[in-house]
This record gives sequence, C-alpha cells and structure tokens, in this order.
Amino acid sequence: MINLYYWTTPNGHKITMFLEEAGLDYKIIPVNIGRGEQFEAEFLKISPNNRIPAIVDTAPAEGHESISVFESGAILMYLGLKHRIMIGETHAEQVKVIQWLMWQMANLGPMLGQNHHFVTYTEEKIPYAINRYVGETSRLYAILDRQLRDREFITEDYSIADIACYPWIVPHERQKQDIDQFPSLKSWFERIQARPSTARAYEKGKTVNSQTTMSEEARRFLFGQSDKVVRG
Ligand SMILES: N[C@@H](CCC(=O)N[C@@H](CS)C(=O)NCC(=O)O)C(=O)O
Repeated sequence: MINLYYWTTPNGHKITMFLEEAGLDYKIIPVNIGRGEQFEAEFLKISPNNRIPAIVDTAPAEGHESISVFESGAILMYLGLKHRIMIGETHAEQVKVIQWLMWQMANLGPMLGQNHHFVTYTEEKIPYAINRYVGETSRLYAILDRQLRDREFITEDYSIADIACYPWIVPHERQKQDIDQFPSLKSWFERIQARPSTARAYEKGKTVNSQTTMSEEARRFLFGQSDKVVRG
C-alpha cells in the first residue's frame, strides 16, 4: 500500500496521475499546506523539506519494512522502477525519460512556480519579475512544443516525464500563455487530459480540497518562509 501525503497542487497531482494510471492501491493523507500542516513533526520525518508530495510504501520490493520518499521526481522514479512501468523499457529509453523528468524538476516546475507567485499570488505587482517569469514560461513551453513535434509523448511512450509536465500546463491561462501558439504541446495536452486516469486523479483532488483561491492564512504560511521555519 502507498500512503500518499498530498495536497491539490501540480506536484501533488503528478503522483495521483501515476497511481491512477498504474491502478495501484493507495491512501491519501491530506497535508493542508494552507494551514501549515507541512510543518508538523510527523510529516517532516518523511519530508524534511516541508513540501508535498511524499509517500510511504508499506510493501516495498526486496522485503524492506517500509520506505518513504519525498520530491515528486524521486517518487515517480521510485514507483516507475519498482513496477517497471512508465519509465522506458530499454536503458536508452530510460535515460531519455529521466532526462525529461529532470528537465521538468529543474526548469518547468521552479520557473512556472515563480510565474504563479509573481503573476497571481503577490499583491505587489512587480513588472520586472512578471516579465521574467512569463517570458521564461513561454520559452519552456516552446521547448516542449518542439520536443512534441511529430510525436505523441515526450519520449517513446506515455511515461513519468509526461506525468511530471502535464499538471504544470493545466494553469496555462493563469500563466499568461496562449496555448494555441504551441500546437504540438496543445495536442499533447488534450491527449493527456482525455486519459481516464487523468480525469480520475483530478476528481480525487476535488474530494480532498475544492477551494480554488488562496486565503490570507495560507499566504502567511506559504510566503516569506526563512530559516526560522526550519530552526523553530
Ligand atoms: N521539488 C519539489 C517541490 C514541492 C513543492 O514545492 N510543493 C509545494 C506544493 S506544489 C509545497 O508543499 N509547498 C508548501 C510550502 O511551501 O510550505 C517536488 O517536486 O516535490
């Protein structure tokens, strides 16, 4: 059984997308990051960076007692390798999947996260920051669009690289992107959106949290963190 420590954010959706596609048994343990639950001692034992998602696998391979994993890319790799699915069959395919997964983790996630922060969440609108992150978002969209030209998925088959990228493209309007300008990316997006497992994952999310706006309390927990949240 996989215990999934989850909240309804792009990085959280990655893991429900994988688990739904794989048809694995899992239990969601909501971690309401807008209420500060990511700082609770029990959660920090499995996710020391005070971020969701994280998992505890109570039935790992090779008879270990249980294994915990944090960082969404590491979780996708762990599950893909354990079940030998969505990670490429040959070594050559695996390395392609892993490099696009790393691309998402190091580029698409962090840059689009800053886009969300400066375009949507901050009350103070800073033109330099907005231009930088909206521009960087469009550059990354163009990279994906080029990679997806003449192919159905980011690598050979549907993989953890597609799963890692998809939830970050969902808020394209909020990111001030015109998806019609990226036709191959748009077709890929619609293909993944149409997968029953994607629909199930997002439906699961709604049962955990149906709120779409950020409260003042959430702003206080999420923004302005420093070493004080770690040192106590
Ligand atoms: N690189 C991490 C990023 C995780 C992350 O930023 N999670 C956010 C939600 S998407 C979070 O838990 N935020 C809580 C906080 O900022 O305290 C991953 O991919 O797992």
